[in-house]
Amino acid sequence: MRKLQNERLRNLMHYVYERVPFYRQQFDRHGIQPSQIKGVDDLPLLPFTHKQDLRNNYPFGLLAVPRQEITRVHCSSGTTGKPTTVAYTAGDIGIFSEVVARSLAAAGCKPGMMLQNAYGYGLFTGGLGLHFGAEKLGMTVVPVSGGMTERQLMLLQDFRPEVLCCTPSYAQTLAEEIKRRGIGPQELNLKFALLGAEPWTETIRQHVQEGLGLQASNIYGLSEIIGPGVSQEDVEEPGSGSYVWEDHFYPEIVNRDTGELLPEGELGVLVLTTLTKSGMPLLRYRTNDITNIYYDRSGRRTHIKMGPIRGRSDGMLIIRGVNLFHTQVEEVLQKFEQLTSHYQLVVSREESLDEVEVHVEVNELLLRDLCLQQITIVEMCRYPVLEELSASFCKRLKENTGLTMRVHLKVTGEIPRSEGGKLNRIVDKRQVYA
Ligand code: DLL
Repeated sequence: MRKLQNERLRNLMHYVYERVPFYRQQFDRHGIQPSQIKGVDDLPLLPFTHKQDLRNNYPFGLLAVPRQEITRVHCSSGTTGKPTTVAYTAGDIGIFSEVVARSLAAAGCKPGMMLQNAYGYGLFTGGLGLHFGAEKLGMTVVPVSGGMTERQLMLLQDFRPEVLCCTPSYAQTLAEEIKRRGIGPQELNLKFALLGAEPWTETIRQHVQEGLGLQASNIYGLSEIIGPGVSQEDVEEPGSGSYVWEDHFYPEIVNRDTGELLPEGELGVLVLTTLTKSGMPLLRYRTNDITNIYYDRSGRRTHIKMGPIRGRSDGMLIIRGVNLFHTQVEEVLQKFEQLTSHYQLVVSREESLDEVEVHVEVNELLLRDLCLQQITIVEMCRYPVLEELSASFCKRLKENTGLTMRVHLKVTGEIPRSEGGKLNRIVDKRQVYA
């Protein structure tokens, strides 16, 4: 494995230096020759690639091939304004299908099984990623896409698929819904589920496994690297980590503050290098996901494992599968002069649905005009100005983030500050991280 990784990395160094101006500049600025990188042990010589670098080069600035050689593009959500584009050559799509097919096999799937794919189809990588991987493995795909619970349940009952793919929170929704309708899990034919795209815990696993009568395993990935299929849990080893397909994606764990490489097993920020992609290869991409990597000597496979995601180093939230940064809310906020920059996002999970409340303090001048000391929902109705303000803020939030959030207007100083007077931007009550 190490020999293969080193060989692939050496080729990649010359490939990106010759083809991607961004990387050539990076190498030159750090005084590095591509030939200096002889193997993965030399990777720490290279600087990280950040999400901001993808934004700066939006949409196609990081391509290593002419745009005409790109077969497909996807986008990653969760960026302010413009999304982040990722691009695949036909070869990259082949790799994508290969790693997803491997993931499906590790999750218990076999050729001929039927898979109901409830990940969203479109710019999101989940739907099409799982779709092509399942076809590659020789499965029967039901491309139902996300949502539409009524239809999902009908197909689960009529088509009797063995495999379900969706986010863990949506799997919980389906489990709750079949229970509510008095359908027993034994009436379905489900055996396996691949859950991912957002963090989840052992409690959620138990809930889904019991509710739907299947074995659930974790699938991890991110658009920038390929999509789903960067790592996958083996169905026989639940809770012991996910195998990283390290012949394609080389993982490192670094200290979140210093960027220093950390030894096997220690928690830090996951950094990934694509060893084989040709359309938009990335070197040392900082995922901002906090986890650890380790070899499991008693595992069924030999690839390195990664633990569950323990958090994000950039505070990114995943709400109903949509990535959200608090700065996106801040950006919308800046367009409203009646609102201040004192805001807080409160995230909770009701049943299995994520809810976001935006608490924001209203400009004092506006309140003085209204002679208001305190705002309550009831009072707001008496002041059409506040009602309108709240509604138009809510609408702009939806337009910019794709998410419906509940807006709570507050008076000055009403949002609690910590001892140092600091306002905690995010209060996440969901406990989704292990
Ligand atoms: O969520 C790709 C994907 C689709 C993975 C379907 C699994 C299944 P993005 O939208 O770019 O891509 O979001 C990537 O989601 O950096 C993590 O923070 C989070 N994430 C993805 N999978 C997991 C997981 C897809 N299994 C970001 N556990 C990543 C925890 C996950 N977090």
